Amino acid sequence: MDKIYKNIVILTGAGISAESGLSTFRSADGLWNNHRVEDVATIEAFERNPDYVHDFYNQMRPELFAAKPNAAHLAISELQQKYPAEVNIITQNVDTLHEKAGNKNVWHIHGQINQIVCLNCGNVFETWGDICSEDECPQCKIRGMLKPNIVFFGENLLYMNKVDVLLEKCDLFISVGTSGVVYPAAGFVQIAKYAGADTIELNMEETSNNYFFDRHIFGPAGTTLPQLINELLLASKNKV
Ligand code: BJW
Repeated sequence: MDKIYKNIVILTGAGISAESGLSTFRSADGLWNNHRVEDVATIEAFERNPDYVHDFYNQMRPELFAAKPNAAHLAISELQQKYPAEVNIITQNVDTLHEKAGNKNVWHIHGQINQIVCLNCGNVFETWGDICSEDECPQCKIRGMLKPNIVFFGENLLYMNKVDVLLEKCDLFISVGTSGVVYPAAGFVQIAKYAGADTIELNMEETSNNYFFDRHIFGPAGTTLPQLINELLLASKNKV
């Protein structure tokens, strides 16, 4: 890899956090194990039974609070510090492992487990504690309108204006640990490819939309991403 890139976008999914001990969504023992996705991850479910949904995310919060970043997250920090490009991370993950690893320019398009949004006034605030349907918004003081700031099926994604700009200008698009089945994120590679970017996929296995990737690297992200980043850093040193 000889090219020097100027705008790198890294799209991450649950697979990048697997080696930190967090379950992915669609594996056999996935995150929704024992729960129907329709009951915990749709806006209709939340409207129907908010406390059931709050309980699900209340139980998830301590595990994500305790989780530690792995070699893949840490390698991204190295890339951001040492490579002469703007590096943005578009993450579908609601964990905060990118931030814990010191990664910058992180865009949580599916929200964050440690944020709550008030559906009345739009206030977003942080907590690692439990929330229930009777809780009051600290800003507008209305009760019963708090929702985990997590994007459920049927809701619009966050930061999409920023994401559109990043995808249009990126010259290298790297996808790490996502099955590529959830839209619109699954379509980002196509946008980046049509905008002229080189595209690389890192995953344990073949994914459904691999048609738009120039290169596939199979294996655990904690090994493959540091290797790829070393390749990029070496190429940039050789050009200096
Ligand atoms: C490793 C590894 C290791 C393991 N190393 N790899 C266009 C076409 C069809 C449908 C739609 C469409 N546009 C919109 C839709 C509807 C819907 C959708 O996509 N449905 C599909 C399922 C068919 N999308 C939406 O509703 C989105 N909103 C939207 O589009 O708004 C506009 C709109 C509104 C209304 C109507 C129409 C349009 C919102 C999507 C929100 C997704 N939210 C969730 C979280 C739910 C809450 C929660 O419980 O946390 O986000 S769903 C879930 O999936 C979560 C994830 O971020 C997301 C993606 O999963 P991810 O990260 O890819 O995980 P996995 O488990 O699937 O894959 C892990 C991968 O890692 C695997 O490939 C492993 O091999 C790999 N791996 N270990 C490297 N060590």
